[in-house]
Amino acid sequence: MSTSRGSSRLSVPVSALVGVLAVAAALGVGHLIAGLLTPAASPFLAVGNGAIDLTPTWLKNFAVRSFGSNDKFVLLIGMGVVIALAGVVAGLASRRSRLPGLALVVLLGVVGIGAVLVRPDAAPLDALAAVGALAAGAGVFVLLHRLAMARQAAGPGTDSDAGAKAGDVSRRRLLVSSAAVAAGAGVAGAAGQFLAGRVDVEASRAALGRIVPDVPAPAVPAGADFAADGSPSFITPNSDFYRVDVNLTLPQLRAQDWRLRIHGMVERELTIDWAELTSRKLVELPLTMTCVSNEVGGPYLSTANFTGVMLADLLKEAGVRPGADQVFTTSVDGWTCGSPTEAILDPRRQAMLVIAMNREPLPVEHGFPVRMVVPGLYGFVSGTKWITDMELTTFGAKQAYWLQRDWGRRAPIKTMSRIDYPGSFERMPGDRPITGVAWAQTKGIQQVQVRVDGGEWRVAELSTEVSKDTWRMWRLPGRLAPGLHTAEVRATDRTGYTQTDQRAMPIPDGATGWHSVQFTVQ
Ligand SMILES: Nc1nc2c(c(=O)[nH]1)N[C@H]1C(S)=C(S)[C@@H](COP(=O)(O)O)O[C@H]1N2
Ligand SMILES: [Mo]
Repeated sequence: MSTSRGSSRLSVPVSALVGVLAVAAALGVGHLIAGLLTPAASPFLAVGNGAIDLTPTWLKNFAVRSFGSNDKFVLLIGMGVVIALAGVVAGLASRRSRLPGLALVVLLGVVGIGAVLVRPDAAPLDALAAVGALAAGAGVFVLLHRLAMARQAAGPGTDSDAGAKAGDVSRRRLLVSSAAVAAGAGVAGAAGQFLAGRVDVEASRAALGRIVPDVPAPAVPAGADFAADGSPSFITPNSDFYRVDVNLTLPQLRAQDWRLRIHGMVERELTIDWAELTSRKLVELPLTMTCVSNEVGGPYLSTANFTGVMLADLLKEAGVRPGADQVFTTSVDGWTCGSPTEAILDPRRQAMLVIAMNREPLPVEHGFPVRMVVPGLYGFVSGTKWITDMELTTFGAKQAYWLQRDWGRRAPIKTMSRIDYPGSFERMPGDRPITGVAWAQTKGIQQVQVRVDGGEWRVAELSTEVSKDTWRMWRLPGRLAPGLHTAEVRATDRTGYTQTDQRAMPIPDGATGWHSVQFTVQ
């Protein structure tokens, strides 16, 4: 550092600090203004959402595979690091003159404004947060850069007492201002985060109380699971239900503000609101939902009693025109989904507009106030959460979000099975059963077979069947010798199809292959 003393060049750490603090101020102020106006218009989150949309599919798949439901958290951390590095670069570019760094800070601000405005549900006013962020970032950069230069000029390289004193003063000024900016950015960001959570969607949810269906699902029979042996419980508690979506922030849509427009290739366009939807016959059905990105043995599989309105009835009222082979649905934040009309109108399938899970209003992360579910289809072609628009169209005319990203168009859920106990490399007593789940929505599970160490396939005991649209647990009692073992499982559905051992990747339309687990018997 001594080489730069008294020179007109800022030291590396000081210039880097100026840059980092400028971007921190920008992010904090942007997050605060967004918290006051529209939380999702936070430039930080908008850039994150933009990054999700631009991420190549292979990387997205890698992220979901490696980080699971933490993928969004990892993304935010990663973004924080990248943005901080951009700040460092801006600072270093301005060791002599403030212009290059300032230009970079402004450029970052413009990227933020762009990211906010390309959101599908963006309103012009939403740019305010990003514009504020740009102003704060540029202002802080100019201020701190000037103070740093002043300190540099008056640096302790001068011999005179006066010079040393001036150096002390300017040094203190820079320190105090930097600390103030750092603290201010932190407080602003935290305040924005707090304000973002204040939207009254939880109050709207709580006001609904328990949702009692007109046609309840039958009680879950005894013997519907082998939870005591390590299978999942038949009904997944709402808090444990798997979650998959592309949202960094959850849409905040109150029941009283919800509307669904059904339009396109229909005889009569319909718009229904919450009161109208809930005045209809509310039917409760148990259903196992599955994500196409689930790996063999993966966790994206859960079951709930869903309460809602039969979608086929609504579409009959609207009158679907011939040729409309796609039901194209959009959520309030612009995510889109294409489902085959044929599946939605199929009376055996019971596609629903859902308002409750296990008698509770939909949790916000599962689509409050209204989502769609279609038995037998993977979530990405059927499970639109926060649904607000339904257009009858053709597959030729419109491509939904994941179809644009190389995932399949037709995506019926594949017959699959999983070993839940023992877990991979778990140690187990030799007299405990091996247990797990199998699923083949719309078809039903006929049989599950298990083999240990490549031996004979043995037929497992099955749990009481609740419906063809829900998972079925299996259990294989036995006694295994101490040591290392491998178990494999395969299911046969009621059409007679047995799972293939051929491994396929989840993309484009669901993984295949037998799940196998290595474990040790004590
Ligand atoms: N609005 C919206 N709906 C969505 C998604 C999404 O990203 N956005 N993801 C879909 C996918 S891929 C799946 S598997 C299901 C998951 O529903 P869950 O999170 O309630 O389990 O929601 C579907 N609905
Ligand atoms: Mo999914």
